Amino acid sequence: MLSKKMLKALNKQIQEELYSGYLYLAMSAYLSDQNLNGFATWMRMQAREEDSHAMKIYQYIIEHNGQPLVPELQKPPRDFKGAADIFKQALDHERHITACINDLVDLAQKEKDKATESFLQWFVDEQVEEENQVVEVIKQLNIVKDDGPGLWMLDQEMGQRTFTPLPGIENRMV
Ligand code: OFO
Repeated sequence: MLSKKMLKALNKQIQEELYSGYLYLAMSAYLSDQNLNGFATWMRMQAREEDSHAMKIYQYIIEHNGQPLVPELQKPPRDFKGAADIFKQALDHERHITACINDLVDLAQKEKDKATESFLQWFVDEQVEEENQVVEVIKQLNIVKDDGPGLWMLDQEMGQRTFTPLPGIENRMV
């Protein structure tokens, strides 16, 4: 059984994860418009991952007899200043999400909710991976800078990313 505080905080995290997906989809739309189709695919796959993070929490709440809330989402930005700007913003955003997850763990510990603390460990580990993968892209973008052929090759590589559904988690986006 989730405490009221824990339920509210988990529902807030559903909103954070859905907004992450929304933000990355907006970034993908911009990248497509810039003909950076590989980067756009990468961001779209990231958006799908965020959606499954939200659904993972949604399902956890149901399994613990709570009611997940489907939140209102703020409108994401539509204008960016190129791929380097986008990945810098994505890293800032992931750092914000890591802080949110850490706050949730602190709350679970305060509430002595061992089940939720254990459930959140998956997100703690995921955040390390998510921040690292964005840092890697930023490093590669720093190497190619304004080199057209280099950017083209990196775009091809980024387009190879695929989405692997999380076991047992529904995904709303196709
Ligand atoms: Fe990219 O973060 Fe979800 O959890």
